[in-house]
Parts: sequence; C-alpha cells; structure tokens
Amino acid sequence: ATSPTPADKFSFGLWTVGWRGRDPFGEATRAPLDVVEAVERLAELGAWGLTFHDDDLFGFAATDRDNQISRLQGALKDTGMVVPMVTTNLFEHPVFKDGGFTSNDRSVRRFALRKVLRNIELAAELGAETFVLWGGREGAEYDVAKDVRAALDRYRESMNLLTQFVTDRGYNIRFALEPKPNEPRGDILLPTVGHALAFISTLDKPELVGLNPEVGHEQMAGLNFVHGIAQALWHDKLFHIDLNGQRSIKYDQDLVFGHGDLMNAFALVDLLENAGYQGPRHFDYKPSRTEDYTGVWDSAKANMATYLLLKERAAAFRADPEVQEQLRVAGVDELGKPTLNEGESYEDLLKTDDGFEPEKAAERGFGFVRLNQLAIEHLTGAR
Ligand code: 3MF
Ligand code: MG
Ligand code: MG
Ligand code: MG
Repeated sequence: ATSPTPADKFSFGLWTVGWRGRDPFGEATRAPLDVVEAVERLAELGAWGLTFHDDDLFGFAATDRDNQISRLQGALKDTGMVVPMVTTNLFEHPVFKDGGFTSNDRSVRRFALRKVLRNIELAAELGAETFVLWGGREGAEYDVAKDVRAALDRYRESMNLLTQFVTDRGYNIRFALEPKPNEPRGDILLPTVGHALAFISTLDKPELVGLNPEVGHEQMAGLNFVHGIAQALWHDKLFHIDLNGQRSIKYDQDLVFGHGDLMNAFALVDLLENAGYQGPRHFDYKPSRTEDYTGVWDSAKANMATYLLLKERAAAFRADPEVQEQLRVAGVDELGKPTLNEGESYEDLLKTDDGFEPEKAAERGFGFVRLNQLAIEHLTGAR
C-alpha cells in the first residue's frame, strides 16, 4: 500500500531533491542535480509530477533557457511525468532584497512583473494549471521602513495584472499564494492562510486566485495546519498544497512529511482524502544536509510512503465501528445539523421553551479524549 503510482498525484519541487544543503552557516554538502536525472528518478519512485522555479531550471541569467526547457520536455516525454505547477523565484537574486511586487524601488517592481509574465508563458506552454507565488522577500525587518498599506496596494496591482494577463491570453492557469510568517524577511506580508484569504477577496478576479499553504509555514506561526486547510477548503481556495514536516515554532525546517507533528499529519490526510481535494499532493521539503544522494532518494520515497500509510490508517479509523460509535458520542456529526429548524425564525426561537436545562446539558461528557486515543491506536497500527 506504500508503493506510489501516478494516480496518487505526488509531485516534487525541483528545488527539493535538488537542494544542495547550503544553509546560513554552511556550504553545500551535495553536488548539483540535473533536471533530467530528477525527473527520471522521481518517475521510477512512482511520482507523477515535477514543479520548478524559473531559476531552478535555467538560472537567473537564463543563458541556457531554451536548451534546459527542451531537456525537461524530453525527460517528461520519456517518463510520462507532468508539470502540474510552475512557480517563480523573486527572492534569491540580490535585486529582490526588498521584495519583488512590493519593493520600495519601482523599477524592481516592474522587472519582477516582467519576470513573472515570462514564466507564466512557460507554465502555459508546459500545461501547468497552477502558478504559485511565494513572496518570501515581500516584507520588512523595520516597521518604519515599509508602508504596509501601500505594499498591499502594489501586491493587489500585481495580482490584478497577472489575472488579466491569463484571461486575455486564454491560459488555463490559476494562481496560488503561499503564506509564510517570516524567514527570510523578519516579517512577510500575507503571513498566514487567513491573511491571504482576506487579501484575495479584494482582487478584481478573486476566482483565479487561491492558496498554496505549507505545513511548516503555518506551524512556524504556532497555528493548526489542519484548521487552516479546512478553512481554505471551506472557501474553495485550496488550489495547491506544500506538504512537509516542522517541529514547532522555529526556522523553516522542511522535514519529510510526517516527520514533524505526526498526529496533525494524520488528521490532514484524513481531511484531504475525505473533503474531495483533487489537486496535487506536492512535497516541498529539504533532504537533510546530512544526507548523500542515497539519502535524498530515500527521503523522497519517505514523503510518499508516509502519505500513503496515513491514508490507509485514516481509512481504517473511519471504518472502525468503535470509532463510529465514539464519533456519535462526541457529537461530531451533530455539528453538521443546522442550529435552527427549517423555516424557524429568531422570533420563533425566542418564543420556544424547549425545556432546555443548562445545568443538565453542562453534565455531558464529550468523550473527545477516548476518540483521540482511538485515532492514536489506528495511527500506530495497534488496531
Ligand atoms: C519557502 C518555500 C518556497 C515556496 C516556493 C513556491 C522555495 O519557504 O516554501 O520554496 O514553496 O517558492 O512554490
Ligand atoms: Mg517553505
Ligand atoms: Mg518550509
Ligand atoms: Mg513552500
């Protein structure tokens, strides 16, 4: 059950398996990875798709752009892999040190937009249906150095331009914003799922813009990722997802999926599999710096294996009659029932004395702990 197939829709960023282990304190620990090898290896492991930033494939200078694109296309053709999502790098080159779309320098903002427009053309050519934007440098270290309201105006101006562009060109592409609270900037704009959802509702074409939430990013802010994803689904805004692992509020760890908060990962897979999410299961992780290439491919495999294990465990949890009984005791289904009767008004409600006794109702034990223990027993394979 832990052998992935393309039907599972597992995809990986080229920058994930291709991460060379460079961090703020140390040099790279691994040699560069060629895109053709990345596609071939991932295909062998049962993945379905590869995603990339413009700079991952042909570098910022883009001197070898056409050749690299055709080498990628060749590998896709040979393996049957697809490119479901393309993204852009507006964070690495020093020109973006104060941001891309929201740099205080207007000439940088114009350059950033041109860079993105070009990469959207490439995304369309490769058949990608999602274009992710992670604004890692859209932020500040100093409160007096960034007019946040003006920055949001510029962010909106950029998103409105991009949605107009794909509409005019007839591209079948939607955008997914990726929130992150901090790192590399001291504070990043649109720091959480909730901030990004509110921003999207102010755009010209909100239907073309959704989210690409990342497990570790919400957890870096101390938030519950499953709650964030549930709300994104509720708003119909879960266009894409970055799966990985994070252990509490600290730097962005990008561990293998499930190697952080395993219980939250279990609940996440349960939610994704039962809420009708049809999009890619995309891994944005970093093979730890301690690993050689054997460790890189083992870790790529581990992401998919963990997802499939959790999917199997979640299905067993749902099918267990004891769990079903405990869900009933806990009132989990009861919350699905509207609070008022059909056609009932607040006047009716005010008039009704349904004999409710607060003291009596307060005696109810919800049995949530027993329910959670049943989840743990399924998760650990004890049931
Ligand atoms: C950084 C990230 C990014 C984004 C990517 C967009 C480099 O913390 O998560 O990875 O995911 O830029 O897809
Ligand atoms: Mg990240
Ligand atoms: Mg991360
Ligand atoms: Mg990410």
